[in-house]
Amino acid sequence: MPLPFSVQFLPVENISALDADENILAAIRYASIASKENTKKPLFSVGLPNLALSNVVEVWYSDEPVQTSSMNGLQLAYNDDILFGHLLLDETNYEDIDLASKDAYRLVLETIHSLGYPYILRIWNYFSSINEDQQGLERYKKFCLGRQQTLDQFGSFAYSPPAATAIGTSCGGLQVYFIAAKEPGIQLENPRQTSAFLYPPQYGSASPAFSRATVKKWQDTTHLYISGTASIVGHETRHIGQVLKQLEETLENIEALVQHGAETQDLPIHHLTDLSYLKVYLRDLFMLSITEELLIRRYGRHLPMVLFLHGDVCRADLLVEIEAAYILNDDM
Ligand code: 3EB
Repeated sequence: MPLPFSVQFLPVENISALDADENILAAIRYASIASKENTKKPLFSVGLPNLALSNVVEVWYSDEPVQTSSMNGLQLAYNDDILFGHLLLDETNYEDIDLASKDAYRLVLETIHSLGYPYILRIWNYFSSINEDQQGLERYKKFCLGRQQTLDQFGSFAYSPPAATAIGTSCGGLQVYFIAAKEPGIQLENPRQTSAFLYPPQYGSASPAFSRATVKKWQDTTHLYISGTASIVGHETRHIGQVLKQLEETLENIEALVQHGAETQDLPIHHLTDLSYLKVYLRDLFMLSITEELLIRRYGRHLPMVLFLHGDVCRADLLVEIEAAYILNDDM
């Protein structure tokens, strides 16, 4: 059966060599510094150290040969179903993170509209010092302001925001990458959590524009893209200072979201253990071993593929965040 794309985690030495493979949409390495290859195709490093599998590269495959392009400073690859885009903005060109984020989203939205893939299904946002103040306001909140300003201008995704991740790095650059499609996905919210776009103003005057997950029904398969999920119930952080309790609450949130998707959207999966992979973002290095232990104790051999990445969660009181996806591979 033809798949729109699939994702695999493979040991790869030199990602620039993947440029020649027509069936590769994108490849992502996790490293201490954000960078991109000198290619049209999105081949790049996210500025988050990979704590357990430093050699592993996330490779996005297309059944059909892809086309590549560069436009507005983005690296782009696309097939009939999806467009994969990557932008790495030099923040030193901007006075403030809100201006950088406003510009990044303008470049992204202009590009996807002009190429005919106007619906973002899933987007990732990475930038430095996410919990630090800049001119009197936390950089994460400023990032949200800039993002919202562009969204208001384009009038898009006010009612159907994509699934998203926003994590702090320790290197420079505002890095945004995404998948976009010709037809929208279905927004999924979590019954245990206030929708992020309805958060009260104490978390920032512009509420974060993302959905808890996107369900995408392709011709022959259904995908689920789960946003960065943390120890938040309602809109409040739970278990401040306790990483394992936060981890358990986060896992409950993901279980509830998958269950809700199974009930309301007829997903082919019912549990966290049915997901294709998890990415666990940890604020501090010492959390790696206790997090791994808890996951193995709880799920044993049913634990999906897990990547552990070192990054700052966008609320200063959150220690861990997990994103996930259900994307069936060809050979599964
Ligand atoms: C939360 O649930 C945690 O601003 O794009 C998670 C995923 C979070 C995406 C974003 C923020 C974003 O509110 C924070």
